[in-house]
Amino acid sequence: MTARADTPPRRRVDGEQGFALFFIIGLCLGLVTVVLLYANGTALAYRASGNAVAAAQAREAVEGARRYVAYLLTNLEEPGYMPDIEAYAAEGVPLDEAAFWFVGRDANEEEPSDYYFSLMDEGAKLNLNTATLEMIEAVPYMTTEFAAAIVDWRDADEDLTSGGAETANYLLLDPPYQCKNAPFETVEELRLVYGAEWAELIGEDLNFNHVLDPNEDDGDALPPDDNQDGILDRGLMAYFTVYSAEPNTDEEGETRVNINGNETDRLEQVLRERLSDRASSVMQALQGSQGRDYQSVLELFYATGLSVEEFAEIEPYLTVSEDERIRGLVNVNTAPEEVLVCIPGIGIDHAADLVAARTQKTAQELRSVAWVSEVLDQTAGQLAGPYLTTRTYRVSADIAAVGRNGRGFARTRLVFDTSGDEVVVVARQDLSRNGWPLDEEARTMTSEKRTLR
Ligand SMILES: [Ca+2]
Ligand SMILES: [Ca+2]
Ligand SMILES: [Ca+2]
Ligand SMILES: [Ca+2]
Repeated sequence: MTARADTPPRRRVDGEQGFALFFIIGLCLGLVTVVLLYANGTALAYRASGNAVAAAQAREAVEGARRYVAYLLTNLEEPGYMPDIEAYAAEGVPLDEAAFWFVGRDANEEEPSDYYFSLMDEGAKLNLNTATLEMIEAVPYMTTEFAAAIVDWRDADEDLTSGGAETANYLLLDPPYQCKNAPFETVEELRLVYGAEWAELIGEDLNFNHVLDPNEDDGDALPPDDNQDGILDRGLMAYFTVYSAEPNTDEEGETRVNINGNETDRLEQVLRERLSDRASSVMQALQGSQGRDYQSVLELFYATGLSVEEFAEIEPYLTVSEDERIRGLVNVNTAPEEVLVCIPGIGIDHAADLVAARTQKTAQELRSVAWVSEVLDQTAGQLAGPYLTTRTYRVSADIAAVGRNGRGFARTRLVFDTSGDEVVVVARQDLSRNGWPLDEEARTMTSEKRTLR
C-alpha cells in the first residue's frame, strides 16, 4: 500500500478560493525568501567582518613582530653580529589570536628542501651600488649586457659601458625615459634598467619563500614558467641589496684605527690591550711595510702569524679606510655560496669550500674574517679582503602573519639599522600580494597547537 492511496481526493477549488490560496502561498514564499536572503546576508556580513578582523589582527601581528625584532636587535649579546638563531623565536610565534613567522633561508644549504625561519642579513647579498661590474657579472643567470646596464644606470656619467645602456638607449624605448645616473634606492628599481625581464628578475621563487613550491617546478602548467629541474633557480633580485652598510667604529663605538695611517700610539695601545705580549708581532709586521697601503685588514692578518682567535681580538678595532661608513661589504659568515662566488679571489673555486669551512667554526673564530685563510691563500685573500666583513648592521625581517583561525594574512619585509643609538627601520615593503608563503597547515593551525610545537 502506498501513501498515495491514503491521500484524500483533491478538493475542488473555485476561482475565488484558488486566488486567495495562490496569494497566501505566494506571500509565504516571499517571506521565506526575504528571511533566507536576510540570514544569508547576515552570515556573509559576519564572515566578512570576521575576515576583516583577522586581517587586522595579521597586520597587528606584523607590528608586534617589528617591535620584537627591534627589541632583539637593541639587546644583542654581541652588537654588530647577527643574533644567534637559537636565541629568538621565528616560527609560528603566537600573539594573542594571531601568529607570525620570519621567512628566512639557511645560507649553508645549497638546495633548501624545507622552510627555514630566521632573520636575514642584508650583508649576505651584493650591494647594487658598490659591486663591481665583474662581481655583478658573476651572479647566476646574469648576462654581460644586463650587468653593464646596471653599472650605467647607477654611474653619474653618460659613458657607455661595453654592452650597457645610457640615456641615448633609454630614449629609444616606448615610452622613452632617462637613464638614472644615480645610485639605486631599491632593488625593485632593477625593473627600470635597460633590458630588464620581469621573469629573469623574479626567477622561479614566485612567492619569495626560498623553497621550491610545486608550481615552481611544474614547467608552464602553473606560473611561473619554470624549467622543472627540481632546483630552485632564483631570480636576479634575490642576490642584491641596496642596504648593506656598517659604521667604521669598534665595539665601543670609537672610530677604528686606520692601519695605513699615522696613529701609531693608539694602534699600539689597542694591540697591547687586546693581545698583551703578542702585540709585538703585529707591530713588527706593520713596521716591516713602510708606506703602508693595506687594502684590507685581512691582508695584515697574513703578515702577522697570529692565530685566527688572536686576530679576532683586534680586527674589530682596525680599518684601512677613513670613511665614516663602509657600504656594500659582504658578510662571509652569512652569504650563500652563489654570492660568495661573485667575490674576487673566492669565485667558483673556493665558494663551496668556504661554506663548508664556516659550519665548523666557533663563534669566536667567526668574529674575524681571518678564518677564510684556511681556504684562501694569501693571494686570493688579498683579492677578497676588501669586500668582506663578519659584522652586520642591516638586518631584515620577512614577516608573514595570520589572524585568528588562520584567516587573513599579511606579509611585510622590514630592514633594520642597528648602527645608531636606536634601532630603526630603514625600509618597509608590503609583500602581501605575493600570497601566503608557507603551507596551509601552518596557517590553519590553532594558536594552542602553535604554542605546543
Ligand atoms: Ca650612467
Ligand atoms: Ca617558492
Ligand atoms: Ca610552473
Ligand atoms: Ca628550476
